[in-house]
Amino acid sequence: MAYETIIVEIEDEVALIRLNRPEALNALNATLLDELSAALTEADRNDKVRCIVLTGSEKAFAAGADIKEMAQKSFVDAYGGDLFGPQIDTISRIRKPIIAAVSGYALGGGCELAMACDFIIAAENAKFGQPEINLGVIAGIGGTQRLTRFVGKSKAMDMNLTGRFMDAAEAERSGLVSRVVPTPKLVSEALSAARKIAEKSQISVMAAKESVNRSYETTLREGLLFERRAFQSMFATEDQKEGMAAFLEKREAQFRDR
Ligand code: CO8
Repeated sequence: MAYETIIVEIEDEVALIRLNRPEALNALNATLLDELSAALTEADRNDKVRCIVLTGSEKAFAAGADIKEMAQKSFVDAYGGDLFGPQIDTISRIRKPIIAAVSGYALGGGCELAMACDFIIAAENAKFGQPEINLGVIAGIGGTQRLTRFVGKSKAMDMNLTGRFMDAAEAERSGLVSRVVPTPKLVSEALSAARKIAEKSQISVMAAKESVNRSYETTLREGLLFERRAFQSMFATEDQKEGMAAFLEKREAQFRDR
């Protein structure tokens, strides 16, 4: 399917989705968010895709929601139309893993979009921020919630109240990103992580993603029970038999997602 604001390529069972509005540093407008939701939903359904990488350009992952598009909106437009709600809900329902590969600016909705993915790999030039406060608004899709869980209250308050940017080294130190790689290697490193994930049993990958995400939604006791039941249910799969047999026979496992 052809899109106007994103580019989708599928290779080696990995879907690479590039945000592509260079004239606006990949600012997230309604078209881009609709197209991104559609592409992610499509990748989630496509049997040839086992992992997804979401990236932008070297200068910007995304510089936030599109300010030109938002500037004249009223309360009724925003609240009545549930501004950004449906698209971000769609993204958080995707069951296949999504890696955000962030180079350059990930600001406002851009930082929040990266945090809505399963983990973030950052280029050395990455800059994260929640500068909405400078526009007379606040973060709207996770900048006060997900960011606080990633980096703790103090840094989340600092970023949301002052609007300052966090560089890649600080983001790694603070637990916002899983690793930092040289800028020119960002996409190849993210694709190689995605291919590693694509080699696993998709059933256990989905269960692992669901289980980690559950830790954000529930108490420790309930989360541990959820994890234990998910772990125990893996013993109903052929992939568990294959994975353990392969280890014992000192060979590569051939998973079949069964
Ligand atoms: N929206 C619209 N256009 C943008 C945006 C944006 N967020 N960011 C940059 N652009 C445009 C600029 O207007 C400019 O266009 P033009 O040449 O036509 O004037 C072009 O991109 C290049 O930008 P700059 O000339 O400003 O580039 P610089 O390298 O000088 O500066 C910065 C880069 C620092 C990233 C700067 O562009 C900037 O501060 N951008 C705005 C960052 C920001 O405030 N982001 C938060 C937006 S609000 C938000 O995200 C709300 C989130 C709520 C939910 C979101 C759901 C998706």
